[in-house]
Amino acid sequence: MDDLSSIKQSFLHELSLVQGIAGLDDIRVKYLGKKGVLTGKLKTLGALPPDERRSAGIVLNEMKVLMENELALRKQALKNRELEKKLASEALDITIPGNYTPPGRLHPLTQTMLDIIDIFSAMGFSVEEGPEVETDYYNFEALNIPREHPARDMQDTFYVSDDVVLRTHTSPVQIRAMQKRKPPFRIIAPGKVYRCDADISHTPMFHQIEGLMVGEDISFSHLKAVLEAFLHRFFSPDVPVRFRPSYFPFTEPSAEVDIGCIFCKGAGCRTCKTSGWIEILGAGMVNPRVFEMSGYDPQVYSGFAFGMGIERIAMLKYSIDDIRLFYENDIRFLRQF
Ligand code: 2NL
Repeated sequence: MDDLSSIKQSFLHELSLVQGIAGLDDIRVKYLGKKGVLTGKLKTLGALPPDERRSAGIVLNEMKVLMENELALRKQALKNRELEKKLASEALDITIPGNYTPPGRLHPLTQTMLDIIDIFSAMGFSVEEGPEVETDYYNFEALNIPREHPARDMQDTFYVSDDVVLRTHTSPVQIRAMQKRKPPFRIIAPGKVYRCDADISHTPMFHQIEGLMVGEDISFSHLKAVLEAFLHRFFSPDVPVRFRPSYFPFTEPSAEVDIGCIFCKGAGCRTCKTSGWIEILGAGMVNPRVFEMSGYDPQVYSGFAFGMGIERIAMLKYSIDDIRLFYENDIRFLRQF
């Protein structure tokens, strides 16, 4: 029993050095396992005389209990330490401010387009869409645009082949709609259009909205009422509106529609070129020849149509002086709207 104290010393020493729960098991096996140090001592008890056996048994059993308790204590301590480490490494500081992600926004042209669509929708117009690559028939022929018209020239129109073009207006969408629908109807056709042109006020691709209302007795009064209501909603209820006679091959009679200059209130400025008026859209009563080509009897049906460029209207509304700003995607420009 002399070496019992040194066994206890080395047991406690090893226990103090162990750093993980796995190491504890090695110590348990070394001292308390089948071939363990203490187990070996307990096996020698049988060889002792009965009076010594009893007291030695008590001492060895106390030692066994002590070792078991120490192992359990150390195990709990190591477990706590591991848990603490895990908690510290996984700590979330929920008081740190989040990373700011600025909200996206609509492009000013998209906003303008949606504002215009909203106003016509409220007046019962529905939105029609169609192909951007069109046949010569739908883009020109069906609109009564003559063969020798300069708009049909290669200088002005992007030709995909002899009789296929990039649409130069959204009118072909409305021709297709006339073929699909039965009057009465009112539609608008917003979308991208293409013309062979590029300078401070022209880009090869731009946006348009056209409108068409067809019924049995649609008159120029309807045209005036609808367009005046639109302009008053879009710009301001008190903006002056005037209709000037004009000419388009697809309407007869035709008109150009101006509003009083929103910058100088009619006094004359750079934007309105001193006239006090700004041209906003073109319109007219659908030419009977256009109706005939799409199979509508012009003796039965009448209608009005109009068209406007979105870029021009967005430039007026947001005071933008260069059309190219819309397409540069400079974030400093886009964030202003
Ligand atoms: C303008 C003028 C206009 C039309 C477009 C049209 C469409 C059909 C039949 C008749 Cl299907 N007309 N569209 C009519 C008058 C004017 O646009 O200045 N656009 C930017």
